[in-house]
Amino acid sequence: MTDDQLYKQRDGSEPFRFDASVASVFPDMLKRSIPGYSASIEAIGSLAARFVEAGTHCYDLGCSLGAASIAMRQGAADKRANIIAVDNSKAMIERCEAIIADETARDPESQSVIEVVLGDALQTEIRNASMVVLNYTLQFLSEDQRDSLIRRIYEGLNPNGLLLLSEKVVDENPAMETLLIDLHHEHKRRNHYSEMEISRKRSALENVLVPEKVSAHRARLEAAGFVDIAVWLRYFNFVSIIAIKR
Ligand code: GEK
Repeated sequence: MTDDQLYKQRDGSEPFRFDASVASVFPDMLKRSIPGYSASIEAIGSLAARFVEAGTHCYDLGCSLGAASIAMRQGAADKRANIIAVDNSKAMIERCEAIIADETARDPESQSVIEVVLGDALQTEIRNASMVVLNYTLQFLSEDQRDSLIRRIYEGLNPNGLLLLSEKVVDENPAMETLLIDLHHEHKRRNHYSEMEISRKRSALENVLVPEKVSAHRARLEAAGFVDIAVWLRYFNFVSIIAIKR
């Protein structure tokens, strides 16, 4: 795994983009930056084993290098599911295709297949779905786009289908928000990011990654039609929510 040293060189004045340099260090970046990331990937496998139905579609929207798709396929290996991994970054998708090809060669018995697509999640047709994953993707869309994507996911899910939504959030209480951000930065320092790298990355993500409150996510999911909604993971200001269509 290549170490993420991007903000040792970049000064953070350019908005963050999912380009070739980011794609080349991405596994290390996520592991060191998102508390709970590996727990979310593990749970995606367990949830796939429970919720993916034979002959249905699963979607991994904003798949990056395909970690969630691989976990879904492992969980749903005997379900003959069609997993559609979508990302609009060419650099991510090129690497993702190579990673998935390697994984597929290592797991020839799996009856579920992964199709890797370079495309916009907002333009992806969602149908006959038993599971949809938005693992830290919705936060990069505008508010209107978030509303319409969640509505379309609800419509494309089959009854008892599952949406897993992981996001960086803002706490309802400003004092707690300050503390949680501080704890997150401490976590990054423990993972060997310097104060300068943390602050540069923060500037680059301003207006690119726009976090919302958990209550806003719940309200959007409810407005789309979801009734059964739960936060199953929270680690500082990173949460993962599951919602089931009835
Ligand atoms: C994981 N889910 O490892 N359409 C498609 N992809 C998009 C769009 C869009 N409109 N906007 C952003 N992306 C992954 C991690 S990373 C999270 C997801 C992060 C893509 C973008 O190119 C990037 O690959 C991904 O969403 C977000 O489980 O970097 O914090």
